[in-house]
Amino acid sequence: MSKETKATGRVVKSTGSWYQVELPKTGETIQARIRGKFRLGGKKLTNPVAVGDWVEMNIDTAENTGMIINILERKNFVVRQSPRQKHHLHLMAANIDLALLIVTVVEPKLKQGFIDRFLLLTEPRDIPVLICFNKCDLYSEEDLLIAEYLSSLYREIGYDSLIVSATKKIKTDQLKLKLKGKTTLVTGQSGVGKSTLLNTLQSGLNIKTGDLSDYTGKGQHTTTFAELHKLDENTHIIDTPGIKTLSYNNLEVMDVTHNFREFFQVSDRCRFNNCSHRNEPGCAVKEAVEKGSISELRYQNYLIILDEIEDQNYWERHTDY
Ligand SMILES: Nc1nc2c(ncn2[C@@H]2O[C@H](COP(=O)(O)OP(=O)(O)OP(=O)(O)O)[C@@H](O)[C@H]2O)c(=O)[nH]1
Ligand SMILES: [Mg+2]
Ligand SMILES: [Zn+2]
Repeated sequence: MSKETKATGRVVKSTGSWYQVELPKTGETIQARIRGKFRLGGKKLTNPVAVGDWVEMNIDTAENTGMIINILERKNFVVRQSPRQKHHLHLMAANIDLALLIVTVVEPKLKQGFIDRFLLLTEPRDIPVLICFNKCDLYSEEDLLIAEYLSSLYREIGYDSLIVSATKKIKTDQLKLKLKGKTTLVTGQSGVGKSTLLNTLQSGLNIKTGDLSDYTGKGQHTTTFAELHKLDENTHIIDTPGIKTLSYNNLEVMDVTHNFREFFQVSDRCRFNNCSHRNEPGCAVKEAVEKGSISELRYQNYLIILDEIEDQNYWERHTDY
């Protein structure tokens, strides 16, 4: 007969149906599962439990496996449309202090709007974001100007930013300092150097990284599951698989309007209080764009996202699945 005990631990890796849960006292990891279907805001979740979650389990002491019976209340979480099932949501991580968005101007080229699209995932929950331009050792003079331009643009609206090189260890000490004492979600397009950067920050992590040639082809992912790594007693980082595209199945127009933070700051001066900042008269956001105090680039990306959401929501309401 097998015996059961109860324990609480933190999810450090999720591989589909199994979760690796670390027990805080011993550091031992238990393989655990969860039963049932889970939803968030009316949408099905592909993964009910996220890396970073604290969970209660019943542990079968003979098998040394766990059954998750409760997910403790989350401080916050980052959720996106599932990359595989467009009507589902996917939890990227839970209980984080910082989101580290890694981008690069070259190899792979930065997709227009990618940074703004990502910020819509963190902004509703007030999660601080550090935007890191990696691979600066490869930048031409013009690439560097682009990185510097974008870096100061985001800094002006309140997002921290750094230009670094993981392989040449440029500004990586500064980056390490910014992560100290925090749990950080590390994310970005595939091949930008997330895992390489983490290996640079901590020798001995030995996270698998990709060959550059992998990314010129079909862009396969080297990191396939989110995993929490410990840098020191109080510092943790969650490495995640690369993002190919970011679409939204859980946003309304007003969610976008409210979460472009510098737009929101001036929007109380718009004539209409539900102004979408497109064609409405007396719009303070459009005025700020014309004056140059709001970035034209951010505004163009905003318009693209709004159109896309309106289109998608229209078809969802007018199609039977
Ligand atoms: N020149 C240069 N190459 C880098 C730098 N950082 C990473 N790379 C290279 O970029 C490639 C991809 O690095 P990874 O760390 O596997 O990228 P990733 O973001 O973890 O990719 P996924 O796990 O697929 O999401 C590897 O060949 C790295 O050596 C850098 O600062 N400079
Ligand atoms: Mg990786
Ligand atoms: Zn307006």
